[in-house]
Amino acid sequence: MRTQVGIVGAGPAGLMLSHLLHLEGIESVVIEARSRKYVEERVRAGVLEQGTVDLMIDTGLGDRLQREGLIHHGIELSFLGRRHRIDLTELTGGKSITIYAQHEVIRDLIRARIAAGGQIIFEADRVTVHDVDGTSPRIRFRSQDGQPCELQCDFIAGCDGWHGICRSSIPEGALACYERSYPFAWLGILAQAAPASEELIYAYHQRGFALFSMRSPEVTRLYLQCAPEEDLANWPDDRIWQELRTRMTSADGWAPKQGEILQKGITDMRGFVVEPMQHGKLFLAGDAAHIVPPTGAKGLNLAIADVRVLARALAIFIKQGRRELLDHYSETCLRRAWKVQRFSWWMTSMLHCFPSDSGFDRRRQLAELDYVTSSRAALASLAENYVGLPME
Ligand code: RFL
Ligand code: PHB
Repeated sequence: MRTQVGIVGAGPAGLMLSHLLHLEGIESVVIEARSRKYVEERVRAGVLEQGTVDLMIDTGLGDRLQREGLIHHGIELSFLGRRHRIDLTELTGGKSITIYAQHEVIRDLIRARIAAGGQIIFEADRVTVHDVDGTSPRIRFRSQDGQPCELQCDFIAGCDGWHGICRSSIPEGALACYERSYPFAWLGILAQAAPASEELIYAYHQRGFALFSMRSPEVTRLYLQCAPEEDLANWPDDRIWQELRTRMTSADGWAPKQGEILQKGITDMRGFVVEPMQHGKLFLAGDAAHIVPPTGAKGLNLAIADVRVLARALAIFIKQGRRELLDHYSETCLRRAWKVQRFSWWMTSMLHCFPSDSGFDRRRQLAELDYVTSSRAALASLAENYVGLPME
């Protein structure tokens, strides 16, 4: 088998890259370890930045998004029992965010790729990449029926997420890794309950952070700060609801509505960046190159921003022979990745309880929350980052 761009991973980065390359007339094949059903049902992100929404609409993926996505013009920060609204649209000159689950983005992308004759190989086993700094890069894998396969490519895109194999196939010494782990995790649930608020609520509480979000007019998404490596068995439904009510109920009596819990999961909190994001003909994109804690709702959006840069750089090289954009791929993406890392770190630090916190730290956090909800300059900075910094 041969293709122009071999893509490892059918997450948002890999699928969107394949879609954008197709629109440029460039062939690609996506190799994915999991089944189509698994990737189409995996519960993850829910907030799309304005730039991600615009890209989906401009590239023909906007149908369902425009019908079913929930456009939000603000978010709320809650502390000391009071909720403070941040008017994102007013503060950013008209921008908004859209609530649309990551697995819906995945479904739209898979459908579009298949309708256009694109090739996605699901359930590939023992995936390895070879000769990325030589003349004939290759991806080897076992197909669903156990057959050994080889895909020869001009370029390889490592879009295989945090646990993928592409990053670790780059020789040690060629990469520098920067990492911060946070001393807590998030317990997330999906509940069959109409959202009790029209907008997301980020809550600071002395017992820990809580987040109210949603997926649809019938489904609420909620998160609680918990201990790292927490065992879900310690969190029966009653305890989850009680803790959510304690951390989120505001002085005016607002609390999330309760409903059947449809799904529960624990998410680690980590910041990670690898530099550079390219080695020879292998280009890393999305979570394969960087992870942010989910507090800023940025991971998926950053993955999409990477592949937008990569698709354009590959197209200009392949069609015009100009390599400046490709040579600067890593530099271009890292500028955004570090700004997003900074914002995610800042939101996380402001809103969570750290085991090492003293009374001083808690008062400083409350002062920060007070400042950020009362200073127009601080509000504008939060809003500008939250809806998404301009694309390069
Ligand atoms: P993905 O989505 O992990 O996709 C990688 C794909 O590669 C496959 N794979 C392999 N395939 C072949 N061979 C191998 N050896 C392979 N190893 C792995 C995997 O099966 C998978 O299909 O990475 P990508 O495309 O870079 O996308 C990144 C996003 O998924 C991630 O950043 C977001 O989900 C993060 N995130 C959020 N991002 C947002 O922008 N907004 C949010 O509101 C938001 N909330 C969240 C989040 C992530 C969360 N979790 C569970 C980590 C909330 C949570 C709880
Ligand atoms: C979500 O709805 O899953 C969500 C929303 C906001 C975040 C993280 C996750 O910051």
